[in-house]
Amino acid sequence: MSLLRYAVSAAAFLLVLPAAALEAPKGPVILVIKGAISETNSPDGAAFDLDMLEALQGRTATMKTPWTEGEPEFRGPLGRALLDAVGAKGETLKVTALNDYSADVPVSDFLEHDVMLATRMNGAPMSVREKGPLFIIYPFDKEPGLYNELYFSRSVWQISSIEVK
Ligand SMILES: Nc1nc2c(c(=O)[nH]1)N[C@H]1C(S)=C(S)[C@@H](COP(=O)(O)O)O[C@H]1N2
Ligand SMILES: [Mo]
Repeated sequence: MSLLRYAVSAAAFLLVLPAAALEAPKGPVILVIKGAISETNSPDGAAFDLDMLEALQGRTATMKTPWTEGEPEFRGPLGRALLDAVGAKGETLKVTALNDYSADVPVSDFLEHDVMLATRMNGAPMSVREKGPLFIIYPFDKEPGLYNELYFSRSVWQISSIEVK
């Protein structure tokens, strides 16, 4: 590598570094987190593709939900791991879906319960028709006390963005 090219890439590296503690997504972006976060990788905030989400600490669990047949297996990153990855500093998550439904989810839910953002049902990514690509799944399997309308209303499917407030 020539000295000039070296200098240019070193300068580019320094320019990019402060905003790029999170790697850039390589595949289609399925989630953008914005608002009170310290880690970003795009002008919109923190953008995630499927691989980035699935690289976070996750959970796999089989359970009944009001929206699915039988007891499917859900898998996805823990909400808590996602908050860590973006350096979230806030109390409320405004979770918005592709259909413009949105719900305010207390950050404390993600800290106190093993809430996941499911990326897969029965091993396969979920299509939009199947309430994908991302679906908030509370741990109904191990905390049956959460199986009620309050937590159902926070079980946003077809999630597209989350604002930390
Ligand atoms: N994307 C999306 N998620 C959503 C909703 C919605 O309209 N869109 N409704 C919420 C509410 S208020 C509840 S009670 C449950 C409703 O599920 P149901 O429509 O199957 O009864 O899903 C929640 N998640
Ligand atoms: Mo609801």
